Amino acid sequence: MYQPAVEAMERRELAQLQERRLLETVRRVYAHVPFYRSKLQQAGIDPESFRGLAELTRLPFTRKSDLRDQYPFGLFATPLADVRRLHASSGTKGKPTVVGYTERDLRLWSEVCARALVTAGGQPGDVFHNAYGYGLFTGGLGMHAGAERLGMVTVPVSGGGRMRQWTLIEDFSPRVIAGTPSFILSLGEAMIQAGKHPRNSSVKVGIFGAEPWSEEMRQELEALWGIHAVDIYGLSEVVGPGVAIECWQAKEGLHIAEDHFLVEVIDPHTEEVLPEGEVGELVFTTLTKEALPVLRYRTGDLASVTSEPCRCGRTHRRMSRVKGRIDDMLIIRGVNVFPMEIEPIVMAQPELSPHYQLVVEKEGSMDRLTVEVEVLESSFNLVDFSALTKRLEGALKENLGVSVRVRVTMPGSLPRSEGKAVRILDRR
Ligand code: DLL
Repeated sequence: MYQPAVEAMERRELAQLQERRLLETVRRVYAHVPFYRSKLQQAGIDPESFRGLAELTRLPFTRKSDLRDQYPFGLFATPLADVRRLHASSGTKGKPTVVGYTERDLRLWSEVCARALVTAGGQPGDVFHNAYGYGLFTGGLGMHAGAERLGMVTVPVSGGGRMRQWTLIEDFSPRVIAGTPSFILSLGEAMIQAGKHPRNSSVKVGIFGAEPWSEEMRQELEALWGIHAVDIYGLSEVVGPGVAIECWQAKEGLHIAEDHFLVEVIDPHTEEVLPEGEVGELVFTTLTKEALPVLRYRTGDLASVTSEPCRCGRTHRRMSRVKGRIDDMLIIRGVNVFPMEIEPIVMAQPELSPHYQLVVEKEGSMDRLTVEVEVLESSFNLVDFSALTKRLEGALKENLGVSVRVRVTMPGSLPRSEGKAVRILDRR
């Protein structure tokens, strides 16, 4: 462990730490963020008498729209001059959301990322190939700072440019690689096309996240690269990467850095807190951030949380893989479908590649979904396309409870990811 004293802290002691930090955070936002002061006043909360964890659910929620409405710096709790770094989301749906970090925030962020790298199986001295995008996206610079802090030999390669990536992998022999699962998949494919198998590379550990991916995709990536692949989760509004990560020992759920981030799982409709183990919307309250503390931030991500002990010895609770985002849910003929449910069904067909995309169109007043998926190069000449299409349509109908169309396409015909994969083409 990178910080055994916190990572394996006794739960009662951890709760006391969280309590202290929560009270501090509430006082801080009340004093410095007019948005929170008025929300807290509306909820009848006086920071001086607020009792902490026992009253957590009295605190107001924060939504992505609040960050947008307060664009760019309205939710900052420090003067702008104390902010050392800004990051922002791509802003594909309207204004971007902007997040800020003080010097202390940058330290806490590098701490949780260093911790994440060790949890994944990284060690000081390892060469670390960082293929998360550098720039306003938090993935590249976040993991970079964590790796340097841990003492890794950090290669800031960023996303894209597959040929340059595999040349650097051959030349620098990284033991650890990080990137989005879709990009690392396509990088492995590009290596094979160039006559170099990723399994023969030096890479032993893969740290994949920033987009949803399935257990089937993990198996695919582990076999392709001959690695341990672990899931890393995070979001800019909370800090970036490093909020939670799987340990290489168990690879069964992601340990949340609970000394910095308080987690709840709520029913997104009733907003009630759900019992442990039930899937709902993840909600985070930051406990140590200075520039942009958030109270009960609604992530839109669906997952469950467990406090079952883990074989790695860490006591921090684990979240499940993200099952989907609330706003990615499709309603196909009245049936709710999450894009992530489709990946394992596609990947169960041995003749199909893991390269797929979902096309949503209007058909009268209904939505129609088509799954486009590439046949494997090796099956291309052998397979009966219409039988394969029917087989996948049947499997999708059986698993999703609704008919969707399938279009099996030629190898290499679908776009490859450079960072976060665009899985849904919305033609409505
Ligand atoms: O994606 C931070 C990050 C960078 C995480 C590198 C992991 C590795 P945002 O761009 O703000 O931040 O996007 C956050 O991405 O709310 C989820 O919907 C999704 N996401 C992140 N990690 C995972 C994951 C970064 N492991 C949004 N599984 C989140 C599924 C994920 N979805």
